[in-house]
Amino acid sequence: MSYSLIRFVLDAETGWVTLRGKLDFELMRRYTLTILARDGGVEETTGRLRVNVLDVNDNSPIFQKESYMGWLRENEQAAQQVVRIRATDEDSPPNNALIYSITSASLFPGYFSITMVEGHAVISVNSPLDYEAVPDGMIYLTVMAKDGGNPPLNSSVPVTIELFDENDNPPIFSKPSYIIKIPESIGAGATVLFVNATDKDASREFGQASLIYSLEGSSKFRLNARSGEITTTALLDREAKSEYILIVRAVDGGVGPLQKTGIATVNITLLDINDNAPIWRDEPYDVNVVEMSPIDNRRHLSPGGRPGQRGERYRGLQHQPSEPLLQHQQQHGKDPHQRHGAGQGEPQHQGHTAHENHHSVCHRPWKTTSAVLGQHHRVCKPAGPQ
Ligand SMILES: [Ca+2]
Ligand SMILES: [Ca+2]
Ligand SMILES: [Ca+2]
Ligand SMILES: [Ca+2]
Repeated sequence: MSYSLIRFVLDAETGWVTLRGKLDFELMRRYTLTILARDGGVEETTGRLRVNVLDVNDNSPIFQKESYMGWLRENEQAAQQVVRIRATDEDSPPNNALIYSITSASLFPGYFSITMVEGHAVISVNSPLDYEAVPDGMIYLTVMAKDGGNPPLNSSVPVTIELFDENDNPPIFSKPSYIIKIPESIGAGATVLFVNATDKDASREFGQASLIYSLEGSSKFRLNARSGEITTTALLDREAKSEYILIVRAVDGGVGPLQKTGIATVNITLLDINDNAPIWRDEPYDVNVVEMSPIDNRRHLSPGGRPGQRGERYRGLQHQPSEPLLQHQQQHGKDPHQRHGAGQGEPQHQGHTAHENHHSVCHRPWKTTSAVLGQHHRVCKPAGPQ
């Protein structure tokens, strides 16, 4: 037996069998040597030498794969088996009896356990995991297999567990209610406001990147479905409508009943811009004033409301005896300085007969001047839109 001869040598004189090479229990567990003995003459006899090799723990456990991968959804309530692992050890019992353990976990180390199921090591997750607490949704474990030798040998393998996001967070607007004021002169297509919602789900599928905005409440405004920018669609007129209450929604990428929605209101008030020149309404206004009325006699002479009720100011012109009528002065209100300062400089209106030093700006209560019976006073009443 050539193989045996490599390893065993027989001393022809003493009969000692000596081991010459290394034995490996895993390659050859038993050797049978046939030994021939011959005397000085021609007699000879044979005998057998059987050599049993005993195992020593010279093999480390070997995993069947270089790495393992498992996956899991977040928030799973029941324990989940996520990975099956197997290692082998070429030694014989008890040197090949393997014990598995998780030696490290990048996150949630207490959440994982490892048990033997049908000769495999199975990693289970025992508690719900939060995808939003796991960077990139990946958890990295190290699993070690240790044999039963003395001393024991061990090996380790990386295990990656991928967590999948569930849509468990709704979009939430930065404010429950946006309250803004804009001038009514704002142009069509101008930006009014950016609304913004956040969604804590960490995946693109269900999180921030999935949000779609929408708006209802008025066709005068539109909302960019992705950017949250609210713009006007038309010119606005405060005198036609001075306040808009819009509802904005943000929906995430959840499917069907799992989709989640955030809602906020947008309250838009239009600020008045002086875009209406006063105009006379129903002129002339005829008022009878009793002769010899006290100078301070207060009369409300404007029809349809108290003078100055809506912030207009009136100016009375004192009647000169040589003139049949008081003349009215129409105020063009583009410039408040011009409106209020009309009586303080040079006359603003040609042909005006009243003396400037008799002018007075009438604040409430409206002060009339004394007048002559039967003469007509003309008073002004700016008539803006109602
Ligand atoms: Ca061995
Ligand atoms: Ca979560
Ligand atoms: Ca979400
Ligand atoms: Ca989630």
